[in-house]
Amino acid sequence: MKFGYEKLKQDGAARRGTITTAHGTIDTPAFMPVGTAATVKGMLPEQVAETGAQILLGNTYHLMLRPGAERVAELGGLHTFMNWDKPILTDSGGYQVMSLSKLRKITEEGVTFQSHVDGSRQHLSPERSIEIQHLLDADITMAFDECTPFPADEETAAESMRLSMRWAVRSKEAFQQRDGYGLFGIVQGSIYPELREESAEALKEIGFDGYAIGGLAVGEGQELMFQTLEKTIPHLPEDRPRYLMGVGKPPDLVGAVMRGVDMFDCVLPTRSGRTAQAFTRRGTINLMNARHAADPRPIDPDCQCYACRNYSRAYINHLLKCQEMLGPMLITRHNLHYYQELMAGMRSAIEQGALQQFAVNFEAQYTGGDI
Ligand code: PRF
Ligand code: ZN
Repeated sequence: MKFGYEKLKQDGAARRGTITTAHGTIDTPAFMPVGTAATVKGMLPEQVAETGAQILLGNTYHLMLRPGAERVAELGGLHTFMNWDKPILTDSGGYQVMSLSKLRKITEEGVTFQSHVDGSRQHLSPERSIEIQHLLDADITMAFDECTPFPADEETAAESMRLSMRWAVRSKEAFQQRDGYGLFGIVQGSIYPELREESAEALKEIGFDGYAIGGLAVGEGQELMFQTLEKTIPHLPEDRPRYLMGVGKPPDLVGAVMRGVDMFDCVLPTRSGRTAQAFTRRGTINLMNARHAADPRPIDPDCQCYACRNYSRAYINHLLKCQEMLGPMLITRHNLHYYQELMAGMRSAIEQGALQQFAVNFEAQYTGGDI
């Protein structure tokens, strides 16, 4: 089948759609759990699917270092290797090089860096990143880009963005078109509207199957992020999916969907699961807190996830205190369920033309901090 995006319904700027890929269909707006090292930490693939996830994110950077892209290809690709038969999107590696490796050097050609695993000298370029993503058998391949650090003055941001646009041309040239597989470009330009517009226009000219918005959620704060989305999204094609990379907290997801974003990924539900933080309609709770030690209620009495159907806060608090691995596993399972329910709620609200009301209700209930 052909790779493609179909818009089913629009509600304000928000869209309800589907993405068709070689390994299945994704209902959008969608949240992608992060499976960095060919695993969603602490979760079996069927448990991830049970939360409602239809696509995972994998990482070029981690998998090229360990076990190696050629090794994954020999073993049948990432889907077979990790026993996940649904779609996979892979990030292109540049962002992870900058956040995880040492002795980085960026040139026009690409980036050389020292592996955080064994200290070995490594290289990534647009061509090698795309080749690795082919070897992994990613349904959605991301162009190789530089995430401009924040803050950056306008001249620095322009140079960085234009390098990413030249790399986007090379990414497109290196990408082998196959039925069911797609390549996404990544808009950069920091918080500068003119640069975001220039970047979006450059990517449209090259032509991609989807358009990601990179360089956000890097410390600018929600208000600037939303403003930048509002200045960027009108320049993206209506008939292609939009993906906001590395976002975010539940209120970020609601605000970004309202502004026209279709896809998200974030470590928050999984990483928080490992640090005892659970998401609920009313805000986050820290299950390590002694106030849960004798509490017979589930994490969230309104939640129908496996953890909430079967376990008390008291039990999970006990597991955490004993450093038992089931504690983080249960919280992660609840958190991924919460994120997928939030997305499903927004999808059905859009279908009913009621996303605005959904957002009002969400904001009224959700408090930022610990509840
Ligand atoms: N580029 C890539 N991956 C990313 C980002 C980016 O800008 C971000 C920014 N939040 C997260 N992940 N390739
Ligand atoms: Zn739950």
